[in-house]
Amino acid sequence: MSLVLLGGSVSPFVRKVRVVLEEKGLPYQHEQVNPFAPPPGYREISPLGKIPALKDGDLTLCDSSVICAYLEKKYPSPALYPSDPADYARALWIEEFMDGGVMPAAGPNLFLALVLRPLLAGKAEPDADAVATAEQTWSEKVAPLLEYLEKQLGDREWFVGDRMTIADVSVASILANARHAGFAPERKRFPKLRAFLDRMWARPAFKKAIEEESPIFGKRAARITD
Ligand SMILES: N[C@@H](CCC(=O)N[C@@H](CS)C(=O)NCC(=O)O)C(=O)O
Repeated sequence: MSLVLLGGSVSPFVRKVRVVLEEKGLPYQHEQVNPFAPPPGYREISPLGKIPALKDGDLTLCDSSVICAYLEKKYPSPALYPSDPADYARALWIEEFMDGGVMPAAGPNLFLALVLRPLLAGKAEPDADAVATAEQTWSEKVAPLLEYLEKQLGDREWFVGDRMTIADVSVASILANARHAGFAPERKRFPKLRAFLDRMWARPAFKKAIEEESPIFGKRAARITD
């Protein structure tokens, strides 16, 4: 098998690549790499030390956006990037909005603080302070970004055009980590975005990834009530 994905499954960026591989029906081998304790020589593949990375035969690549764009060029069907130039740019923007905007706003105080750090420290529950900070982050920093997504989605099924693109995969991948931390866009306030996420997370590629991650990382998801 020539495609080897490197990176821990619970990373939203690794999940993004996994979903693209699955949606394209590409077989791949998956090696779990912890970016904080990487195997020797990992920086030769990923100079910034981050996950994911991908090997395709002798070729090595890093960065989820680069990897997904490469997969699209090499395996164009089914297409996950629009062919119309304006739609193409819009899909890349939504991907960047998630990777460079929502992820930095949500990651450290939600998934990292409420799931990963307690897990590594062997604690069953995060501290009350961490929960309060996460709630404040969600309402003050993340919700305004979700408002933007709600408007961008509008009444459409997909963020761009009339079929699934990298924009949809990015939104659902990054917000799956918020879900693991016990947060999802509230149904009353973000009805379109939440219905979209329900549809995306029910797709076989997402369902498989989330079900694999949930026993260890997703226990707080049960706190999502609306
Ligand atoms: N822009 C990169 C971001 C990758 C990234 O930040 N990965 C995190 C894990 S979710 C990581 O490897 N962090 C380790 C570090 O920053 O040293 C991508 O899309 O792949």
